[in-house]
Amino acid sequence: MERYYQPDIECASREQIRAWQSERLVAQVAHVYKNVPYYRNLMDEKGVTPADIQSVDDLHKLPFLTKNDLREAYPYGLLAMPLSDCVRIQSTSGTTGKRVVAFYTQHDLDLWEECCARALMAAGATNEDVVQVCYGYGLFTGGPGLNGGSHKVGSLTLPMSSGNTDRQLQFMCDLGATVLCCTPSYAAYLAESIHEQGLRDQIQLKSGIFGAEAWSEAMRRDIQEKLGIKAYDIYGLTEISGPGVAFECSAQTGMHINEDHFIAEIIDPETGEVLPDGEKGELVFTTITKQAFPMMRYRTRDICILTREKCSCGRTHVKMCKPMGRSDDMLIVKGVNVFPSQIESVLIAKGYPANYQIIVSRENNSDKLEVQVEMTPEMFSDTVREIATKEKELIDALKAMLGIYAKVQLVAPKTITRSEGKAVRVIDKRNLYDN
Ligand code: DLL
Repeated sequence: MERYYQPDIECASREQIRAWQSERLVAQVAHVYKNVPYYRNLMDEKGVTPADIQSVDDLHKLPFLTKNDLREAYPYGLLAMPLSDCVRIQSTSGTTGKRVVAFYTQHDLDLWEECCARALMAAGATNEDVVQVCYGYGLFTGGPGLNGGSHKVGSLTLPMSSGNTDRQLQFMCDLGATVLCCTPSYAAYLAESIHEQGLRDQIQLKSGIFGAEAWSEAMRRDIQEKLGIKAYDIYGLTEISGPGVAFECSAQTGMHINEDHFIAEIIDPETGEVLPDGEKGELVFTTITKQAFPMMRYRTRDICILTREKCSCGRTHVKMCKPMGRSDDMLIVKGVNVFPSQIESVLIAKGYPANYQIIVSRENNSDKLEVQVEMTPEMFSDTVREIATKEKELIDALKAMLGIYAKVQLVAPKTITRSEGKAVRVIDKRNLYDN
């Protein structure tokens, strides 16, 4: 039997959803125009006033917002409420250089947690369940979001955070966890460890909610089989709130976007033109209920398709497919957002030429990041020991920039293949996307 957290909303008629969207969009535009000078300037530059936005049909008139705007406005430039009304800050899973900070009022937290509660109930969670949350807690939205959602459902919540696999498994068995929340790569690692340690008979998991990074249908099958569970996808991004922007239902054919809070569009990433349902393009979100950190037409850079076909689960909200790639070069490695430009800036700062290659692979369900860097001819004449010291220096500098370990290999001058067109900087061997 399909379970809903808010059946009247999740299964509302399309007319009702449109009416909510129009009414809330008008209010949200008035709110940002009044309270966020940054938005006011963007709208003034485009010649749009709040009076031009009467319904969702007018959405396309608004300017886009990008990650660059967020960086430019960092930290308070997009805040739409007094700080005294805010109770929480979260941040993207990236990096020192490119961090995005998002603000929440108590009302914002409640709505976000409700979105996560919808995802949990769609995955079968009830107040009889034990929900083991092994997304990271802290600035990353994964842990706090699912934790809050689990409380709203009334499930017994195990706030494990990430890492310490032996303890995860012990608690999973001893406390009878029934719903697992973590990244798909960690789920696969846990599944493998359960097999190796012969614990399959001792676990009581029935479902898992896995997201924050791309994962293929093959990976879903593997996790489902190894753990004997149903594995559900969940999508979200810090800028829009966190996990629970969209979530999968029993149909497992895409994720319902919580359209009473977020309006989704698909655009052509080159021209910005809005594309019809069914066409592949960049996913853009407009929040319509956020108080502290509203986003108007925020370009996610995730490539995706929207469908409005009737879903067997009874929910009426639009569905997005699994993200099919990115329209920028962002990588997600070990759950952390990594931009090649950050790696390049470290190399240049340390005096290396911009001849490098980033290789991402996955071994034993764990991501590996390797950076091959060409030495200058002068460095090449150094001793093996001196070269090893230089590699260590780069490893440390990259760790400071990215927050994760990257193996560094210094290679002889002119060994990295030169490209005749765009340089191929990244080789991702993980096959994360199904397309
Ligand atoms: O990853 C929020 C989250 C936490 C989602 C836990 C799901 C579960 P960020 O760190 O801001 O937020 O990263 C957002 O991660 O733009 C996508 O590129 C990617 N992403 C998130 N969920 C999925 C998914 C969190 N289910 C960025 N499939 C997004 C593929 C995903 N990619």
